[in-house]
Formats: sequence, structure tokens, C-alpha cells
Amino acid sequence: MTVLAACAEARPGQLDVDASGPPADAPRSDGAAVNDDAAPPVDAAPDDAAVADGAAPPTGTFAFQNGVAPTAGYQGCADTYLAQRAADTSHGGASTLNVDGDDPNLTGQDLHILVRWDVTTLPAGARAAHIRIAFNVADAAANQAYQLFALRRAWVEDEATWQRAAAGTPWQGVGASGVEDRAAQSLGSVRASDDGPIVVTLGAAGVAVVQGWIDDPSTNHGLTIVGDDNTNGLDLDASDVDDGPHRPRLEIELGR
Ligand SMILES: [Ca+2]
Ligand SMILES: [Ca+2]
Ligand SMILES: [Ca+2]
Repeated sequence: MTVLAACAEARPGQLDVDASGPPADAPRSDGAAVNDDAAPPVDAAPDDAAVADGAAPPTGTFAFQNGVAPTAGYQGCADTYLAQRAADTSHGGASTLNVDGDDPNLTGQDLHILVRWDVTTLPAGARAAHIRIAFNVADAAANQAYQLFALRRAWVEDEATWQRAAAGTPWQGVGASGVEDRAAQSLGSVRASDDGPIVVTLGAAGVAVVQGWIDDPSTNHGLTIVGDDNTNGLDLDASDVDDGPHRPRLEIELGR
């Protein structure tokens, strides 16, 4: 497991996060990330004994980004978008993840993003303290916020469409909108006023969701990004873009 770090500060105007949390860090261009809290707690165990009963849990910041982190071999991120206008079409291999509340223009039809990251390589006993999600914006959505929700149903990257989660398995509600498809509580929002890198910092509810993924990987169905009342679409680079550091990135800072 590589411990990675984020050093650069997010540029003003690129990030607006409604959820509470610490200041967000922008992804480094080389995709590496650092432990923001370089000095471990004085009572931290020095080795694998840290996971023993009563001992301090592991610390550090772990990133997940296809082809980049934790290693160049990681391919655990799946992403796609669902399009009401093309209800039976998969976009699992698309180079951008598109979300909108009005596509095509003036139809009011919606696009929803789905994204998840396998985090099963985290060390045993990991306790999530802070969660950051980094994207590269290919087309901004000035002043229109899009909301993140936890998905509750398994979906297949190259099969999911507006109508179905996987071949032969319809969503409870089209676009993954049913109560069995996604949780009701917003975990944060993204409001991109410029193209380029953005970082979303999740609040306590989002940290709890990610902790659930760590504790029981069978519950990790990732997140959906929606904004059905918006009129300015947001396009994010997908895991399928050639430029690794532009791919969706999840950073989990461990703590206690
Ligand atoms: Ca994809
Ligand atoms: Ca709409
Ligand atoms: Ca736009």
C-alpha cells in the first residue's frame, strides 16, 4: 500500500462544497498524495500490531484512481452516466461523465453520473476521518450545484443505462432514482465554475458512508451525482480518459 499525499491548494472559484469538512486539497498533477498529518500520534503502534485489539488504528491518506493510485495497476474505479434521452444506451466507456437537469436543452431531461471505487486494499482496522473526491472538470456549470448521494444497488459499468442497473435488472426508479437505488441524504455538492481540477470534501454523513464501504465491501455501490432542476450541464473526465491524473480520484484520510 502506497501512502500518498496532496500538497497543492485548491484554487479559489473552482470549488464550492456545502458539506462541512476541512479545506480541500487539489490533486497533484502526478497523482501522488501525502499524509497531511506527517507526524503520527505518539501512541500509534509502529507496525502491524496497530490493528490488534485496543491498539491505535492505521493512519495515513490513501488514494484510489485508475492507473495512478494506490499503484499504477489499480483499476478499481468504475464510472458511467445515465441519459434519459437515450434510455437504453450505456456510457460505461465514455471519456466524460455528464450530469445535467436539462439535456437536450429545453427538454428538462436528466443525466446522472455513477462512480465507485474499490477500497478493499485499505489496511485492516482503517477508520475514515476525512474524505476528498477529486475530478477534472471538462465542462463547468457556473453556479449550479450538483448533489452526491450514496448508491444502494449494484450496477455494472458497461451495462447500466437510464432504465437498468445491469442487463436484465431494472432500477427501481429510472436513472437510479428509487429509494432502493440511492440514499436520500446528500453527502455533499459540487459547483464548478471553471474547467479544471476540483475537490469535493464530504461531511460527516459521507465519511460514515465510506466507513461502511470499508467495513462491508458488499455495500460499496459508489455514488451518484444528480441535479435534475439544473440547466447548465457538468462534464467530468471519466476513468476512460488517457490522462491518469484527470480520472476520478477518491482520497481517504484515516484517523481515529
Ligand atoms: Ca467508465
Ligand atoms: Ca430535469
Ligand atoms: Ca456546462
